[in-house]
Amino acid sequence: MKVCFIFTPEQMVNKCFYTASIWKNYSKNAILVPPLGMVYLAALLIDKGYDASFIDANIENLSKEQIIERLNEIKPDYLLFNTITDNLQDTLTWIKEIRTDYNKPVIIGGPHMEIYPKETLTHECVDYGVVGDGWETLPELLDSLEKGRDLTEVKGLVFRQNGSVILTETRPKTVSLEDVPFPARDLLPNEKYDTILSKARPITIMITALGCPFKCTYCCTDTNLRARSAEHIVAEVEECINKYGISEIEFYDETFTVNKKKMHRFLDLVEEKGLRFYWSVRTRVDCVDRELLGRMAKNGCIRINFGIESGDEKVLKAINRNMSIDTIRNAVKWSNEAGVLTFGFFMIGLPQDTKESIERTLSLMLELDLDFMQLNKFTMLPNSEIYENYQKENKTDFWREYTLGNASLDDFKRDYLNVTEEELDAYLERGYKQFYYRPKYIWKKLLAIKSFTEFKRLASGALSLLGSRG
Ligand code: B12
Ligand code: SF4
Repeated sequence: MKVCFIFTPEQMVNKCFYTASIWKNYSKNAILVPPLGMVYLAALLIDKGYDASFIDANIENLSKEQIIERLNEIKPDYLLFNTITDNLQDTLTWIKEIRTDYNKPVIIGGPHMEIYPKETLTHECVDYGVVGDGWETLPELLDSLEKGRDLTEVKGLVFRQNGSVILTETRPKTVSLEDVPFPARDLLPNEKYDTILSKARPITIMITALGCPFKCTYCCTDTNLRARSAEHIVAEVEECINKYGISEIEFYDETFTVNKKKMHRFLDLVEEKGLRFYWSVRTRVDCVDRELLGRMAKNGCIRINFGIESGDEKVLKAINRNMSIDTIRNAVKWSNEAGVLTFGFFMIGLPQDTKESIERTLSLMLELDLDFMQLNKFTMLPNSEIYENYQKENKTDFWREYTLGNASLDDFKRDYLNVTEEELDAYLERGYKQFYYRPKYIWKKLLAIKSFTEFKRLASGALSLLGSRG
């Protein structure tokens, strides 16, 4: 049996998060990274003897015709897609288009399937949905399809039978990333991946844990942390460097430094093995200290992405991010001292936000000596505490209606807020301009440039991040 994973193009950024002008400029080419979940599953299937191929139509900017051409060459029996809530409608459009010329059964998986499995299967273009983890469900599904077995026996599956949608028993999440093969990067055009902030190519991304132990009320990430050991992570780093010639790795876990003891073990191993690669991480300001940051910088860490979110302590507390503004200031200061670039993520338009708290967020953003920032309009995602409370109070479920095809992203409303959408847009545009056009900031960046290539990169990166010039 042949299967082909397809990552569909042009769906990297959700319009709800930005103003139209920022979205227009920001969307393309800012972050071109592989869809790791599917690359992992491809490795697993190959390990189990399946003939699995991969088309990353996003990085290759493939048209529908080009995708069809590839499929006609590969001739897969099943087409496999990934879906994230924001991109569902885009993904469904692609699936329908592809199936008009290459009509094979479709299996879909990804975070969205866990939230609205039955609703997604109301779309006839999807045949099977893997709900939650794919590690056990996908091979079992393929096996059952091959042998004509009863699909109701496969846990974590949604499918249609005799006109009705069947959701089978929930599959417990017991598989760890240590139980499965490393992602099948050999199926990818590794040299093409890039982000506007990468320092050396080829780049890749890596995940060292599933889930996050914190419980921020706006977040939909699984709270059960399934972490890999430092040894296991370093083994994948070595494979990336030695087998794929990777020069830079973006660790995509939400809180890479959550376990400081493990971080020091990871750094010990990087030192012992003399591994030389650039890397960047995402984490919380309360999960770093001066010593750790110093060691990270010494061992190749070039950038740290902090979820700062708000500059108002009351708002931070309300969203269950119990960290003081001083903790934020210290984390950025220590990173700067260590020589690690800092990237801050901020949100405006949280339910607890007022004009005053938004002003505090924008002032903090300018006060901190950050190298880069991203400012989003807060968008409630399903499966988060904030969204569940909103749903209960308002008796509406926007994302369900969106999944059913009864609403589009343009219908998304922030009607819980005492700040209008136009005002939010104005704050957002102002925030980007104030941050990136500061003379002190521009001067600092220009002074740090060491080559023309770096200048070109910075210029295109700045244009991409700024977006809203007009
Ligand atoms: C890496 C990453 C990215 C990468 C790659 C995205 C991708 N499609 O793989 C990039 C930077 C492109 C990205 C972008 C975005 N992301 Co993102 N991203 C992540 C992150 C940090 C890790 C994903 C990952 O690799 N996990 C590890 C693998 C093993 O898990 P997995 O992907 O869930 O896959 C498992 C199952 O879902 C399932 N599965 C997945 N795909 C498939 C496909 C098939 C056929 C089958 C059978 C099964 C299956 O099996 C896998 C193994 O169990 C997650 C957070 C997280 N920790 O999961 C957010 C996350 C997935 N992203 C999210 C969002 C919102 C976005 C953006 C919309 C953000 C934005 N502002 O634009 C865009 C959308 C882009 C897109 N087209 O997908 C949300 C999705 C929420 C939701 N309800 O769907 C998450 C959960 C973060 C969060 N908590 O909010 N993202
Ligand atoms: S926002 Fe970040 S720290 Fe908070 S629960 Fe989600 S992943 Fe964890």
